[in-house]
Order: sequence, then structure tokens, then C-alpha cells
Amino acid sequence: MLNFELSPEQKALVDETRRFTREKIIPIAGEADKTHEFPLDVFKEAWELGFVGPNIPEEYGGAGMGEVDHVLLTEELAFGCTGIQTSMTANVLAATPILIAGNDAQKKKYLGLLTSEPVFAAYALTEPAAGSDAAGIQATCRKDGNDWIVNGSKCFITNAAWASWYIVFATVDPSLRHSGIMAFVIDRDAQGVSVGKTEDKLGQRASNTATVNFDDVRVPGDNVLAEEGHGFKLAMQTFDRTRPDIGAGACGLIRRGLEESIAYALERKTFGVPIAEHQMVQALIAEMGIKYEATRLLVHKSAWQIDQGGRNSLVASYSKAFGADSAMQVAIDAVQVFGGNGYMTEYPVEKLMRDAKILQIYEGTSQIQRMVIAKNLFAGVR
Ligand code: COS
Repeated sequence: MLNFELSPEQKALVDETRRFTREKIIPIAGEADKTHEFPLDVFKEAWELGFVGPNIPEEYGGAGMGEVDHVLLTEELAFGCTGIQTSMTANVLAATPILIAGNDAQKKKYLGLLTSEPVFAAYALTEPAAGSDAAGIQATCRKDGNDWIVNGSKCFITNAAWASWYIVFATVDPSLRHSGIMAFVIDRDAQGVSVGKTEDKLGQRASNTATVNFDDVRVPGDNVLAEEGHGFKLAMQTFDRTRPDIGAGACGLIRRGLEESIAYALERKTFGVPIAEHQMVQALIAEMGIKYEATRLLVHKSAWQIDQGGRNSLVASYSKAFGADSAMQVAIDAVQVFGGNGYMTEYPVEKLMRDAKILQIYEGTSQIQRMVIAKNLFAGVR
């Protein structure tokens, strides 16, 4: 059975999120971009409405939303501003390893924190010398009685400065690569945790991105999420579940670029007619429509696969790579449709171009997605 129709509940969710985006995000997005200030009041309102961490199960206080509903919601938030949306959805990235591998006590404590008050959590994998090569992390952990001592530095961490707790990947021995990696939940207020500099970024400037340091941090054994050799797989399983959501962010950005371009093309005149009548402009806009529809289909399929359970790396990477690359192209073309005005900050599309770039980089570059895709395709044949 195949059905592209949204259910009445999904339509209501889209309407509600769309209204929130129009009323609360779009009016302040430009200012948040300029000042680098994440709008905490908007975050709190979104949290009240259940838009933050929506896929946390009801038994831990969440909305228990399925992944298809989740990507519908993300697309709507991203239409308003992918910077604000990234910070809102980063709680899902941090919650996912706990949902996959956490025991009941860890779920109650750490997911419960996210659902009982509007706080942040962060996922700390990347290091200065280990981005794409996630198995190359250098942060270490060593056992001390029932505790673990964690040392190292994580960079480019979304919401690092705001987070109440972190998912931290560290290794018992860097030379073991992925077979030495563990995962922990570490409280922000644990002794030895410090937040470093906040990054000054090209785009998605409303979202906080910072370094976080772990200096002889004592972590109770109860906070081990993945034992030696299981941390890397947990990181990858997490991405399988969260990369479709990056595709959903791309969907929102693409739709924004498309709608802004159509509105501008109907209004702006050259050679005595609206530019919408010029075939070359029509071609740019038609491409945007194709990219929107195709990204959305991939995102919905990859989200649906998550809801069905089982391994979904292939389509997750399709949706992430195609969505991110399409968003970048659409944003560039939207600036082109706007011409000189598109290059100016008083029009909305230059921000889309700056914001889109990171979609091709975070949670695995477009090149890494192609590695995952090729590996899965060859494995299917072998
Ligand atoms: N689910 C479960 N297990 C997985 C997996 C997945 N999706 N992907 C890989 N694994 C397992 C493999 O099966 C292998 O297990 P065995 O040793 O038991 O055979 C192990 O993990 C190592 O896998 P692989 O050899 O593929 O690892 P690589 O070091 O080659 O790395 C890539 C693979 C490049 C895909 C990985 O490092 C990656 O995704 N990098 C990008 C990281 C990233 O997204 N960073 C951005 C962070 S911003 S939040």
C-alpha cells in the first residue's frame, strides 16, 4: 500500500508548526542571525508546544512522535530559520543515543530532564583532529574503580554553551580506532567540564556552536551508555536516525528559497515584464520545485523506514546528501533570481545561501554520505 496523503493529525501538526514559524520565528530570524543570539523565549514557547524533542516516548514525558511526524515538524521550523531549527532539533541528536542504548534509569533521568523543563543537551563527537574520521577521536576514558575518567576536547558542538548534559564519545586507546570507543552521558556541572569559545560562523548564526573540554572528569559507571567497542556503532546508529532530519531541514530551506523566488519573480520587472515571464528564470524556479519534491520524498521515505525499524543507513544518507546539496543549489539560484538585491542583507535569500552550506557538512559531509551510500550499495550486491 502506498499513500502520499498526510493524515488529518499530520495536517494539523503542519498547520500548527507553520503558524508558529510565521508568527514567532520569521519575525526575529534576521536579528538573531545578526546578533548570534539564540532566541531563548522562542525556544521556550516551542518547548511548551511539544516541538522540542518530540520523539521522546510518552513514558519519559515526551510527545512520542513518530519520525515521519518529526520530519514534517522540522521542515516547518526550518522554513523560518535553519539556525534556530538546528538548535531546537539538537536535543533529538543528543536524546537519540539514549533512546537506542540507554537503560531505563538513564532514560528516566536524562530524557526526563529534557521533557520536564526547557533545557538543552548536546552530542559531542567531533574533535579538532577527528571530523569525518569519527573512529580517529583522541578523547580518552580510563576506568577508576566504578567510575571513568574522561579527558579531551570536542569542537563544533551545537548548543555546547547551553547544554545541561552531553553525550560524549571517548576511547580507551586511540590506536584501537572504532573498537576502543565508548559513549557516556556527562553532566554539564561535573567537575572538569568547561565550555570554550563560541564560534563565529558563516551561517546558521542563531545556533550556538562551541568547544567543550573535559579535564579529568569523573563519570559514574551508571553513566556509561556504550561499552568499549560499542560507542562508534552507537554514533553511526544515531546518525542513521538523525540524518533524515537534516534532509527535513533542507526541505524547509528549499521551500523558502522557492517561495521567495516565485514572489520576487512575479513582482520584479525587467525588459518591461515580470522576470517570471523570462524562460531562464522559469528554468531556475522549475529546478527548485523538482529539488523540493524529490528531497521531500526521500526524507519521508527515510523517516518512514525509521518508524518501521531495521537498518536504514542507505536511504538516510540519500536524503541527507540529496537534501543538503539541493538546498545549497536552490539557495544559490534564489540569490540569482533576486540579482543584485539577492546579495543584500535586506532581502531574505543571502541568509539562505549562508545557512545552507553547513547542511553539506554537519552530521557527515556530502562526501561521507556518498561513502556510506557506496558501501551499502556494494554490500547489497556482494
Ligand atoms: N550502524 C551500525 N554499525 C555500523 C554502522 C551503522 N550505520 N556504520 C558502521 N558500522 C559498524 C561497521 O559494521 C563496523 O563494524 P565491525 O567492526 O563490527 O565490522 C564498524 O562500525 C566500523 O565501520 P566502518 O569500517 O564503516 O567505519 P569507518 O571508520 O570506515 O567510518 C564513516 C565510516 C566514514 C561512515 C564514519 O566515520 C562517519 O560517518 N563519519 C562521519 C562522522 C560525522 O558525521 N561527523 C559529523 C558530526 S556532526 S554531529
